[in-house]
Amino acid sequence: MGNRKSSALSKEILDDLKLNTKYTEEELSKWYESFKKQCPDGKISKTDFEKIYANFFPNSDPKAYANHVFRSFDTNDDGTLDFREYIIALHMTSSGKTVLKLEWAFSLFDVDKNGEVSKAEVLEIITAIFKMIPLEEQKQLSDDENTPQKRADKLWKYFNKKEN
Ligand SMILES: [Ca+2]
Ligand SMILES: [Ca+2]
Repeated sequence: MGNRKSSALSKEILDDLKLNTKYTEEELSKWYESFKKQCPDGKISKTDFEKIYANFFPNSDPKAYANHVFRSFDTNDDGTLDFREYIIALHMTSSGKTVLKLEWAFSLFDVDKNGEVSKAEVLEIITAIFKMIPLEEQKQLSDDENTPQKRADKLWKYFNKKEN
């Protein structure tokens, strides 16, 4: 029992996650168990994360994008995702709440974390996303968004209209 206790989810993190996500204590405990199984040291490295992503997108090159997603959730900048960061990631990316998705999109685009999104940053992320779209599908995109540059221009115009 002594061993089990030290590997259990701490009450502090549990309370924090219950407060900040839609998940119940039961769900969180279940996730923690499977998280511990996959990552016994309690941390997901960037390489692990890229592997997980590669499994989801077997016919593409998700490395650059995985890198950006990882960065946007590694909130304490220590180069790994701990359980808390992982659950917040899950919560934000799967949330139906637009405000959370926007917050996440923003942290994804703000590559240098200076609180502003520049056009160069938008282009960088779009280029990473394009690497994940199979060529065949890229050909089917409409004329005004079939290259990273065009897509970024379009998104940039949209951002500028919506918000300053
Ligand atoms: Ca971290
Ligand atoms: Ca920035």
